[in-house]
Amino acid sequence: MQRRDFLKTSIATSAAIMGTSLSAGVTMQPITGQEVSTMAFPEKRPLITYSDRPPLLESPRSTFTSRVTPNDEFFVRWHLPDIPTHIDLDSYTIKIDGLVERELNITLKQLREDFEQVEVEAVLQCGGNSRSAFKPICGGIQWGHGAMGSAVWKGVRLSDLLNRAGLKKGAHWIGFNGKDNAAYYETPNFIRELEIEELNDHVIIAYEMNGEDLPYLNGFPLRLIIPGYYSDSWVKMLSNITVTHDYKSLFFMDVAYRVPDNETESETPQNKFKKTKPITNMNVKSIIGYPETGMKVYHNSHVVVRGVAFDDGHGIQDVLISTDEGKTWEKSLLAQEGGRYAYTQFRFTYKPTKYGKVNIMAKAVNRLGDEQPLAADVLWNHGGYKFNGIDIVTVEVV
Ligand SMILES: Nc1nc2c(c(=O)[nH]1)N[C@H]1C(S)=C(S)[C@@H](COP(=O)(O)O)O[C@H]1N2
Ligand SMILES: [Mo]
Repeated sequence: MQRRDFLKTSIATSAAIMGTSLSAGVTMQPITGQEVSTMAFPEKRPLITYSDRPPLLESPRSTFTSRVTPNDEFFVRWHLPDIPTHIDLDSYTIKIDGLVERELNITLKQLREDFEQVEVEAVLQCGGNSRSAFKPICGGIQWGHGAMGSAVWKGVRLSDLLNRAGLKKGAHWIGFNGKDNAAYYETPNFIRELEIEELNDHVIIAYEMNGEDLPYLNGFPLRLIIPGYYSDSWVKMLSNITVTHDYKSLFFMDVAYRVPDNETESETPQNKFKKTKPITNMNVKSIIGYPETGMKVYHNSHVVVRGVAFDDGHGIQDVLISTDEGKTWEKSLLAQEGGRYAYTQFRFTYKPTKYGKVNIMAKAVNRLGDEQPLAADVLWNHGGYKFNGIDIVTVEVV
């Protein structure tokens, strides 16, 4: 029987994930915020680690110099600590039930053999990415900018699976559930629901990421890919798809990953807006990958500023760079080979002509004309979601 056993990959880590005690001689310290862990998680390089149970790992800024994020540097976010470490590849199925003509239990083999195989390159970004940039501080993990990455995802179209099952009249909501469980019985499962109208042909159930099996921590063996959407609905270790007429009230959909319905005014810590909606589409954003804050660059040299930009699939029109505190902006050169949901790469050659500290700023504009606001102008919200302020790195010219 074929079986993937992630406990063998890294004993210390899997023990941490499982919450089991470690073998003699190994002591593990709890890890908090902004440190690069010296403990590598299975299939991962050491990453910025906020928690080891569940694993919360952030990618370094240097990943924003390439169009596709390497699997071993891709960030990780789980809500529940009990993530199965043994996956039986022969018996693993994805079950489709509810308002369907035929209930299906599709094996991994059937998924690869009985359906058209498709690929999409798309950015995966947590709605709480860059949360630490909000002032005043918001509740939640204080992510820097590295709760995002981009990859080539391969799998089958969700619509092909649903057509095979046959939707019944009245089918309206589709619920997605993964194999992770809460450690505490009262914690709800991490289930996301989407309306049928939200699901286009670009939505896939992926088993491959950048030409390899999905890494365990990124949802092995299957995950949902919803290009253009924040990743809270990209359910990992996907095992159940349930079609219903009515929306079921679910904690993670009702409380987390929502923003005020009003997108013209900021909330304040004292004033919480009553009407909220799920975060869904990503806003326009760019992040500089090189240089990084604290680096020294030579006077009169050619510094090639590089980074990535994206939105929800409308496409990036320009990435503008300023080295004079936003007084003037110049267009960078764009490379857009990855398609509309992928990272657009930008590069800009900057010649520092005065000494001392310089802020390098990047501002993306999409094809609708939406542009990144200054950090102080991003709508503040209680959850700390959707931060897309103009990115700034500070270098020293020597
Ligand atoms: N099963 C499951 N899927 C999940 C989650 C989870 O906790 N459990 N978290 C979601 C959230 S909020 C994010 S940001 C992404 C993170 O994906 P990654 O770990 O591959 O980077 O997974 C999503 N899918
Ligand atoms: Mo997230």
